[in-house]
Parts: sequence; structure tokens; C-alpha cells
Amino acid sequence: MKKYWNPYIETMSRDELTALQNLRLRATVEKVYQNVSYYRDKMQKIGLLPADIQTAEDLKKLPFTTKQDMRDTYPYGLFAEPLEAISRIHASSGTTGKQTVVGYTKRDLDLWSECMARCLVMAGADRTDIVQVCYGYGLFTGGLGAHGGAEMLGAAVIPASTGNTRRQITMMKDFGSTVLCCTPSYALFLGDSLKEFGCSKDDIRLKIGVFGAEPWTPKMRAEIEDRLGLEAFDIYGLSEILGPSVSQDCKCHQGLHVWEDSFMPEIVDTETLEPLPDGERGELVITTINKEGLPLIRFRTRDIGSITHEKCGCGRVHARMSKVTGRSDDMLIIRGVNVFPSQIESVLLESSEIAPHYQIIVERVNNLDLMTVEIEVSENLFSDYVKGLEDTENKLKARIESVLGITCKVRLTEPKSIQRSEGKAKRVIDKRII
Ligand code: DLL
Repeated sequence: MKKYWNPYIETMSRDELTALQNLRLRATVEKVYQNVSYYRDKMQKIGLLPADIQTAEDLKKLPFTTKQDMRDTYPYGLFAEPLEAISRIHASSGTTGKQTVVGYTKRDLDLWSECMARCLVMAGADRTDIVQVCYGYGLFTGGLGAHGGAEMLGAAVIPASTGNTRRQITMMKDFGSTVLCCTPSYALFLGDSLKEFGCSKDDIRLKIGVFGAEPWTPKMRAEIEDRLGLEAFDIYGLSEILGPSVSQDCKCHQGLHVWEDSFMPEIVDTETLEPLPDGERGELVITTINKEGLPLIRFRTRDIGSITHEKCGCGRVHARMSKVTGRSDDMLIIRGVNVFPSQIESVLLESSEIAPHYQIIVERVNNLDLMTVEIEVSENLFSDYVKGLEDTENKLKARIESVLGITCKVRLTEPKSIQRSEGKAKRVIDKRII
């Protein structure tokens, strides 16, 4: 069995890796300066030239990139290649309903598959495996991202996508899936559902789980491993940077190796935005140094964690990030889908029948996330008949679901029933214990 997918890159010395990073960093900065007016303007404003950026030490001179920058240049303004060079487009949700759009050249897609293949091999998979991908296929990067890596590895891929748990379990059993890729909460749900569909963990052949797209705890890992009889790995990524396989843990399970030949990670203080040393918690910032279509400079992920460059027992030199434990903004991840309270608010503001008071309640019921939006109705509507309320409820539910792309419950409540706050309104009550 292969220990590494790309032994040269994964085990080169720190000095070699640093030299490679510096080379690629310089080329990336030069490229965005030449090809992306948004970056050129930003750099010119602070009097920075590409030649000022030579090594990782210089990163801190560069301006940050945020989701807002991507929205301001929607859809293609940050692309560093003409559209004819773009082979695939993905998108993730944004606060105003406007998506952040990402483009990959053919070479970027190959890089993505390579990073994913490295992750699968790091988890112990090889070409004899049968990989069931239950991440969503479509604009979300989970499905196609995991798929590309499994294919590059030479494994047999089952593009199962999400939903229909009975069918997932039947496929798992009948097709003999050995690797499962999905969100950790869905893995737990699958584990719980085995019995319901007349199956036990002895009837399935899973040995590896590659789970990510949302935060999860070591306790959840233990539960999933127990219910499905596999070894679970934590895979991290975000569509702006690549999708799944920016980083993942190895068999030592002591943090997630960031593929540093392609992504330069930094941790910055969430208040001052100053870089922090190894081991300190802050916001993860990533600069891509090996991408063509959409290279991003110091992208603020809003994910909170820390980084270590200490040697790892697996032999890989690439730095490790801690599990992501939270976010520095108000983004929620519900069944793997990114949800901003402001998206819901924008729907509510369209309707005159409701007051601008709402609360989002997120619970985990049978290991699945359930979102309920409680909304106050206006005095006028409330004095009307109940049928009116039901209609409004259904209309809002359909509208919110179409904006977010996930199902939810909508509950209309009496005027003045939602607690008012004297400071910041408390819009989200997250009851999930994970
Ligand atoms: O969730 C990409 C992905 C798909 C990663 C499948 C892993 C597996 P986005 O939809 O852009 O991309 O959401 C990115 O999800 O900034 C984190 O907040 C969160 N996230 C992703 N992986 C993890 C993880 C995909 N392993 C956002 N642990 C990120 C905690 C994660 N949070």
C-alpha cells in the first residue's frame, strides 16, 4: 500500500519546501498584479510592487482578500485568466444571496484532484478501494472535489450524492463501499440508520471515512467510528481556495496537514489582524500559490484555529492546522450548507406581512440539523384569520428554502413575542451540542 501519493512533495525537507513556496509566491503576486486590476489597484494604493514580495516573511505586507471583495467583483472580477481558460465554475453562498464564484482551469482541476488523492492515500486508501461520495454534487465543491481525487487515485467511485438514506445504505452494502465521504453529521445519521434498514456494521465493509465541510468534535469522531466500524479523518477546505482537500489529518490524528506547496497558511489575531506565532489561536488566512484561475492573496477564511510546524510522526513536512473550532463571523453551517442570518433577513424584508423581528433556532434532531425560523407577524396580519398565517408561513418557507438551498421550518409568532435585546439582537440560538 502506498504511504504517500506524492512522496517527493509530501516529504521534502522544510528548506526545499520553503524555497518552492517562495518561488511560487513571487510568481503568484506578479501574476495577480499583471492580470487582476483589483489587486493591482490595492497594491498601488499602499505603494507595494510585486518585487517587494520575496519570501513568506513579506506576506504580511500584502492586503487581505475577503468574501466581500469577491462579491464586489462578482462574478469574475478576481479571475486571473480569461474565461476561455476556465474549465469549471463552482460557487458558494454569500450573505446577500449573491454567491461567491470560483473558476478552475484544467490545471487547477488536476491540482485539486491531486490534493484530494493525497488526502485519500493519507487516510490509507488505494486503487482497490470503493469510494462512496455522499457530498452534494453541483455548485457545492464537496461532491465533484472528492470524486476527482478518488478517480485520480484509481479507486472505483460511487457518485451517490446526498439524500435517500435507504439507498445509500443499500449501495454501501451491495456495492461493498470501503471509503465513505460525507459530512460528519450525515455519517452519524447513517450509523444510526443502519439498524432501521435491517443492517448492522458487520454487513458493510467501510474502513475509512473522510468527513468535513462542518465543525465536529473528537467525541463525534469516536461515535462515528464505533457505529460504522471505520477510521474517521477530518478533511477541511473552502470553495474560495479549492474545495475539500486544502488540509486533512493523517493516521497520527494530531492536526490537519495543509498542502503547503499550494497554500500558504497564516494565523492572525482576529482583532488586530497581526500574524500570530505557532500554537496561538486566531483566524486562518490562506494565500494560494499554485492556482491559475483564481489565485487569492491572504484570503480571510474566518475559521478559527492554530498552526504548528512541528515534525509529524507520519513523515510529512507540511504544517498542521488544528481542527476548526469556530468562526469569526456569524456564518452557520447547517447540514454542510453555509447559511448567513442576513440571507434570511433579506427574505423577511421583502414581506410586508411580518415585523422585522426573527430568530433562527438550530437543533440537532436524530443527528441531523434542523433549522426553524421564528418570525413575528405584524399586528394587521395577526388580527386576520388563521388561514392567512398559514399561507404566509408556507410562502416564507418556500422563499427561504430557495435562497438557502436547504429545508427549514417557519413558525409565525404573535407580535412582540420575540425577546428584544438592548444591545445586538440575538438572532441565532444554536442548540446543537456536537
Ligand atoms: O465546505 C468544502 C468542503 C467540502 C470541505 C467537503 C470538506 C469536505 P464551503 O461550502 O465553501 O466549502 O464552506 C467552507 O466550511 O470555511 C469552514 O467554515 C467549513 N468547513 C469546511 N471543512 C471543515 C472542517 C466546503 N473539516 C467552510 N471542519 C469553511 C470545520 C469546516 N469546518
